[in-house]
Amino acid sequence: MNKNSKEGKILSGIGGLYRALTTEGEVVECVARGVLRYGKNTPYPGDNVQLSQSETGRWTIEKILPRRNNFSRPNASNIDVLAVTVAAADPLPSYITIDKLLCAGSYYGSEGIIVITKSELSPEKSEEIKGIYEKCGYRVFLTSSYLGYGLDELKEYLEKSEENKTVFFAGESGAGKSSLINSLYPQLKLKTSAVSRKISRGRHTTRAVTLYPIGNEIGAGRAFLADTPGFGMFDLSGIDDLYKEDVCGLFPEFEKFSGNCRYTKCTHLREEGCGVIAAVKNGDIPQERHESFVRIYEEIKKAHPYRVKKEK
Ligand SMILES: Nc1nc2c(ncn2[C@@H]2O[C@H](COP(=O)(O)OP(=O)(O)OP(=O)(O)O)[C@@H](O)[C@H]2O)c(=O)[nH]1
Ligand SMILES: [Mg+2]
Ligand SMILES: [Zn+2]
Repeated sequence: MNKNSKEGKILSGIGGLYRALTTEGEVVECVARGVLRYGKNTPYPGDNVQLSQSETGRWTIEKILPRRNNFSRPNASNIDVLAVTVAAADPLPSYITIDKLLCAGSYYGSEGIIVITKSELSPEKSEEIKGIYEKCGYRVFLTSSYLGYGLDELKEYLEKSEENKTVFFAGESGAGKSSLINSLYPQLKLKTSAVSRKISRGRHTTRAVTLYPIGNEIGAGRAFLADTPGFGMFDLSGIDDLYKEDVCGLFPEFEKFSGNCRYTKCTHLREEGCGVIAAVKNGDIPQERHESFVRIYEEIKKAHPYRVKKEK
């Protein structure tokens, strides 16, 4: 590698102008070279890239290094942990939203965790959410930015990582993602605002995915937190190669029971002799999770009515 060539990680990109953190710890502004300006080839936050500097000092993204995964809408790459952020109240928590996000994360090969925010607004709802997801094997963090509650535990989890892991905070607009990141790292001073009534028209406080490097050390042991714009509703049928037959595999707690199904091709929707449904009835699988499963399955089926997954 010559002197004017460096590796870096894209922190943000707006209107074709990117910010990248070089492996030496410097933040540089850069643009993508011509072939990287269109379609799926454009750099996303989280991309590891090869940068070069011209004689006049301008930085260019020459190459996107292989991606571990790539989330779309909002776009981001190389997501290791998907932190599904859900407020105990205001906005009202929605299990289908949580479960769709967890499914998307699992589909892309990220670890899913649950971060409950604003817990002081409804301790009961917080415990309900915690109970459901812990039962399914997810790590759950119960927090309140207002009370400073649960922050140490989350911070320890975020900073304990041995690799450069990227943690993507996703959730509805107003869930308190930016507030939470601010409470964890006050020096970041992210913009936050009261839950907007105009959300349906796309008014979000956070406008673009931005990665923030955390931890003092440059290099090993550092993690990146991604603050992201919230969304209204989220549609898994937009993932082109997600088949309805795959959905069950995105619900990790089903696996232990699907072996008990009478039919090998059981869809776990309503068949008699279904081990998953029996586990729901026994209280071993939360009812809410099965309801989400059915909804997601039906949504994908409706979007792709004639598509059948081929047996391998
Ligand atoms: N009661 C309570 N309110 C909170 C808490 N944390 C954040 N809020 C409020 O929730 C509102 C939304 O917070 P943001 O951090 O902007 O939410 P966001 O998820 O980043 O929203 P988008 O950027 O639009 O996706 C603000 O009015 C915050 O003051 C909390 O712990 N308790
Ligand atoms: Mg925000
Ligand atoms: Zn079944």
